[in-house]
Amino acid sequence: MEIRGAGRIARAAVEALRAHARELRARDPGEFRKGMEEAASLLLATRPTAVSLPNAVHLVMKPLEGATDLEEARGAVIRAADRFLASSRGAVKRIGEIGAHHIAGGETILTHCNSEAALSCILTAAGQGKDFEVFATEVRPGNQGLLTLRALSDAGIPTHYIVDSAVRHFMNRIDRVFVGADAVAVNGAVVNKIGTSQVALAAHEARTPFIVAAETYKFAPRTTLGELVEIEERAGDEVLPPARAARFPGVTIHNPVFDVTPAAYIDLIVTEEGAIPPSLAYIIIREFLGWSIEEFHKTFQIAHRDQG
Ligand code: RUB
Repeated sequence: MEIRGAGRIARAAVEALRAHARELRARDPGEFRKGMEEAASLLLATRPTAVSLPNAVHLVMKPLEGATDLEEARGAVIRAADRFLASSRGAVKRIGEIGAHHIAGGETILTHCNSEAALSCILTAAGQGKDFEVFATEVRPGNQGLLTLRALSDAGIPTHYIVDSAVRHFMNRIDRVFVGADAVAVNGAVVNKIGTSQVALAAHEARTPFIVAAETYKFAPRTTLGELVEIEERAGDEVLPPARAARFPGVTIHNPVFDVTPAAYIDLIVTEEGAIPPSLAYIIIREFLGWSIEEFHKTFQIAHRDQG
């Protein structure tokens, strides 16, 4: 939780792999590959929900397949990491430019959690001189809303701060909702910070457009094979401190930190390749992630073999 947000998580993992590739001592490409795979598994185990993490690790590790020369393999991994980092930053910028078209002066926007992709849309629109207000939620229990407040306040955008449960109360004042994504499934469902699906439900009821900002590497290839995106469940003491929880014996505290918003409640997903309806998620997986169906199968088999 030191690094938050699916894009930053992916970039941090890629930076770690690049640093490891630079320093790893190995006698041959096989040993190098083994050392890199150990690092990759460690990184993959840090957060289970953000699909950007396995997608980014996959892209960086791909050049190791069939590598026959040690220094060539090292260089290829470093170059793949550099490419990912540059394209990730470029994607967030491009999403901001595309998403800003959907914000008009005089509007009121609502955002939930702290998404650099969603904020990129909001900040780009503000940078274009559009005058609008933003409602930002608190985001229990992690308080990521405070990070969003910092960004909005620094940009001088008039901002309202509300508790998560006040979303429906204010929804009729909201013209558009912008959120980010940790994962987008092949059926267009979006996995994002817990509470996002309630925000989407309230937006749907009020006929308020609900827009997701997500780089193409947030789309989950393995969902094409029926694999579900794992929802991270964190310790209950983030919800209720242990001393207070001890006063309620027999009570179980649940702390899922992400939830799933069905495609039916999503109007648009803004990617760096353009804005799409959620029903086109499969196209993004096929065309822009560059994973062949054979690769899906291979990774699927490895993941299941590793689970025993
Ligand atoms: C962060 C979160 C963000 C998405 C998208 O959760 O749910 O909305 O990751 O963010 P956490 P971004 O704080 O638990 O990581 O657009 O920055 O990738």
